[in-house]
Amino acid sequence: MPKPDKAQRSDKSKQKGETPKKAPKLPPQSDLPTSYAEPQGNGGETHQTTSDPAATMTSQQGIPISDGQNSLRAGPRGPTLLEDFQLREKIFHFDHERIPERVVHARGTGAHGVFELTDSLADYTTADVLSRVGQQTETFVRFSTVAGRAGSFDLARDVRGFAVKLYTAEGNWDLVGNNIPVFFIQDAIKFPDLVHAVKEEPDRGFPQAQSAHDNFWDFASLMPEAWHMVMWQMSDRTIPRSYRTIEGFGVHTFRLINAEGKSTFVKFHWKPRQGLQSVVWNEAVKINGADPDFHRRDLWEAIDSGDFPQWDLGVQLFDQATADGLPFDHLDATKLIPEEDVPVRLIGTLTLNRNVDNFFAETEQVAFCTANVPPGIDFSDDPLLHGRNFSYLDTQLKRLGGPNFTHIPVNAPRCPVMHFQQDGHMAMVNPKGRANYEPNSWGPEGGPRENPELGFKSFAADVEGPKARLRSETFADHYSQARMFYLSQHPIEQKHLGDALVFELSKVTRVDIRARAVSHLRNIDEDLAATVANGLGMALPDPAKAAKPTLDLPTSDKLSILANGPDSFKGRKLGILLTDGSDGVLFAALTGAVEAAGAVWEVIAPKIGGVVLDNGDAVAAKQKIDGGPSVLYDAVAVLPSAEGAVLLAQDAPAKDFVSDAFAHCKFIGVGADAEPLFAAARIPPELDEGCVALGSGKDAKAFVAACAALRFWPREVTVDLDAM
Ligand code: HDE
Repeated sequence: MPKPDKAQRSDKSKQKGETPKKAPKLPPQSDLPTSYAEPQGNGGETHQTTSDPAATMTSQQGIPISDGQNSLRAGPRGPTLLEDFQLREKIFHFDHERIPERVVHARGTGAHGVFELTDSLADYTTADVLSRVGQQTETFVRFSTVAGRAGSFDLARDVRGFAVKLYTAEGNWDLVGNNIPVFFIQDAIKFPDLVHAVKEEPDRGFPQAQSAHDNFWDFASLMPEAWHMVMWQMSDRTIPRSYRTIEGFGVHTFRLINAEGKSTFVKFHWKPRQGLQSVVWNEAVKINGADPDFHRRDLWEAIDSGDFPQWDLGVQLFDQATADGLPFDHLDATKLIPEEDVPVRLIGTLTLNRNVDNFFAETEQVAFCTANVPPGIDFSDDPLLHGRNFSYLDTQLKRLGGPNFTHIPVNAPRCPVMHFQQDGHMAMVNPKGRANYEPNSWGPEGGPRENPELGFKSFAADVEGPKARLRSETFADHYSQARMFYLSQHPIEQKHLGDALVFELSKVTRVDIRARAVSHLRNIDEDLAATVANGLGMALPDPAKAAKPTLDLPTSDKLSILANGPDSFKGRKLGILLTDGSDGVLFAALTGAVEAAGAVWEVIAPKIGGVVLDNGDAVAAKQKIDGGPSVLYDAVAVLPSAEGAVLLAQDAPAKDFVSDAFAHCKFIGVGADAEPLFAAARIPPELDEGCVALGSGKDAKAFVAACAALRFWPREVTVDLDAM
């Protein structure tokens, strides 16, 4: 019998009394962008995205799926059939989910934001993004650690990447910076050696995400130029409290070019409005266990809750005469220019105000390149910068699989893009028409042409000199700024720096490498060298041979974290330890005071189900005690009931909660009945000023006000053997 046609079939179903089959509700065909100027969202919106649970799931080819739970078999227990295109497509796609991780800065997190110019640099540059006050420029930022793999932990002692993409009206400007203003090396040709040395050792594949091993210190101790950055790396800068509390630096000297073609040198700074803040090393180690995602969670939660982090963009502007007067070379990336010598002028504000929709599409696929600068910004002759300008484009080809990565929405400029480059893998946005070359004679349909007025022009610097593999004599002072940095630190910061050197070098197995490292410290600061040698239990080695004697440069407050902290508890987190029967009135007063300060709080309790307070109020817990150790909080309040305190005194995580908060010099709010727990945690009965008694609502306010100082540092000498 011939098959009934479509109309007959539907008639038949009607005859049987069946409801006619609805056409499957498929997600709409994606409207691919017709020009780069109108990208579709930020990468999360593909044809697979729908929030409609009634929509029918399809294959990649759009074929509706009837059963996503079972593969196609011959019989219920028989072999799986090769014919099952649905299974093959799904497994094949899964097998290809990973792309190569970044060779450095693999672990990171990103967010969208906006940059608003508040002070015009039109006298110095033609760049539109730096000229029009009030102009808002869409921005994407990715923060990262450097050495660890994508799955490593956030609180590694490591430099943080601070990469900013500004989608300007004249093309993308990528300011690919770090949270440290100088770098380990002066010449790009040493970068692979540096990265090999710091990453896991090649035979054993460890240690992961840390410099505390022989290879790093072997390399560093053979590279005198590294020692300024080594000082920064060993300081608390590399264990920040949050991505929100780090500075960003463009590191290199760039140029601004104005309408007359005049060049001004510039160094870029991002200054966090949240103030600088770091954790302590013992805390960092524990945070990595308690919450390996501490920094990415922190940034996500702050943005999600509307507490948008902000940074001011600062510029140090200077001319050739100023550069010539500096006691070092402004083209040397191992040197900074003290703000006292060339002040930082704040010209705009970056606000991160939107989390990504899809981590892979945006944070993983975002591709930065130092060579991406709009007209009006140009490069200096810093040899490290020149190497970077090559490296970033090259690495994206490998990582993102082809030359069309600018078609990925997060990388696509928001301004018109017009050129005659074509084809390649995954060409998503393709020109129409016949002309794919220029010049051509196709008239108005012949496509874009160059524009000598508006187009990018390199500064016409004079270049001369013999072709040679040379390092300029002006790059030869390796220790003066290392000393300046060390002496600019607060005594507590100097102590942390010394502790970090002792910790790292204690992980180095070769005694000669330890000694060679300490020999550099002798050129930086004799006291530091002696402290570290003592901490390592070794005799003081001879000083390393220095190419130039160490100068005594003026110190700078700007280099200290503690001198640039916040002035309130805003944006910080209080952990409140409660048990059944805790003081309800006090709890309400405390949470009110925290919120009034613009901070957040979390309840930690013996059970995740929460507690019932003495006034009958039920309070949900955010964390069970062993899941919410005090290292996750900026300050803690310990408010058990009398009965609760006795029980907690027998609980190891509860004791750690208190003793860690104390050891990490945190402010601690002490409830009236907490004494048995404090005694069990071996806190000296004479409480110091960082432990604030909480009896009333008034105390709660005073406690939150005290927390603005973030840490009670005088305590450190009582809790750290090394400090005594
Ligand atoms: Fe990078 N760097 N780098 N770097 N770098 C990369 O690019 C490189 C340097 C920085 O979140 C890579 O896309 C060379 C200094 C950040 O996606 C790679 C040299 C500074 C990020 C690369 C340097 C940085 C990178 C790896 C010496 C601070 C992460 C993946 C000549 C100013 C960007 C990628 C992101 C990433 C090369 C030195 C910052 C391989 C050759 C100095 C923040 O291209």
